[in-house]
Amino acid sequence: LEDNIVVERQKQKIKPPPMYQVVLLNDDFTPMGFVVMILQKYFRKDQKASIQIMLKVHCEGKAICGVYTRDVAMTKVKQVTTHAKQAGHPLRCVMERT
Ligand code: NFA
Repeated sequence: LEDNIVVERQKQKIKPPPMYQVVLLNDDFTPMGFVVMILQKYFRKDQKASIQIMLKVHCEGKAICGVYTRDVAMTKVKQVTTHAKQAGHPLRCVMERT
């Protein structure tokens, strides 16, 4: 009976955190190789997956790079935006609630 009460309390209390998609947007200027490097460095994608995601952004205008909790997603967006700006590329990275 007490076990059941604990389980019921957990059912109410334990809910998954909101998740956010981190999305890369296409532009006409950022080199493809730079985007592939960004996907490997910040989103831990291998060579094949990085190229696939880069090509999806290039062809369709955007693609999801990963899905994270709010703080992690915000950090990825900031890291990518800062790195691109430092390199002189207009690459945009944004987050969207799932
Ligand atoms: N469209 C860019 C080009 O032709 C490549 C690119 C891919 C840019 C993905 C941004 C995101 N050089």
